[in-house]
Amino acid sequence: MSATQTQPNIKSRDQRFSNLQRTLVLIKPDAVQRGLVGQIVARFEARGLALAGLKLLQMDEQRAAKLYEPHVGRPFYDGLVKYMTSGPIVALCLEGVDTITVVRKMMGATKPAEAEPGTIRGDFAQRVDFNIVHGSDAPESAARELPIFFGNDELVSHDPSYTFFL
Ligand code: RTP
Ligand code: MG
Repeated sequence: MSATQTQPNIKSRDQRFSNLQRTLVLIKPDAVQRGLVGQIVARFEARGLALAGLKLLQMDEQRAAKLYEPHVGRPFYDGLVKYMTSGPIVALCLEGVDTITVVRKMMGATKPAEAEPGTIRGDFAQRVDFNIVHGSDAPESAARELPIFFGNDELVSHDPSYTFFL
């Protein structure tokens, strides 16, 4: 005899996707060098964020200057550009409900010493100048940052079957 299966109370697609957002995540050169790419991508996938774009690249100074334009003049700016251009990075465009906030929470505080265990920085990083991941901090930032890494033809919106339960 088979068990009775009941229909869970699942929200409609429109309700699930009421605040669908895209955000930029960069897996920084230290994380690529340390072989952490798979573990970091796996966390976002497990959380149910959909991959809309993914590429490996090495930034030149021009691209880094574009990305970090809001930080020009800060004491850490030169070191940041040097770090971010020092080796390959992985750029991700993640899509999902409230994705910008969700990703920032999953990343943890900028200073790894202040990042909670369970967050990416809290689990993998020790230093603010090698802090593993970047994530857009607001919808306006995501809108500014995503085109620095992805053309429209490189981004694919899709509805992974697992999002039915998210
Ligand atoms: P991110 O932009 O990388 O997602 O990091 P965030 O928003 O948490 O931090 P933000 O203030 O935007 O700083 C950008 C990156 O600059 C480096 N940083 N170094 N030495 C320092 O005091 C310092 N402060 C910031 C970090 O790599 C930080 O992620
Ligand atoms: Mg930032």
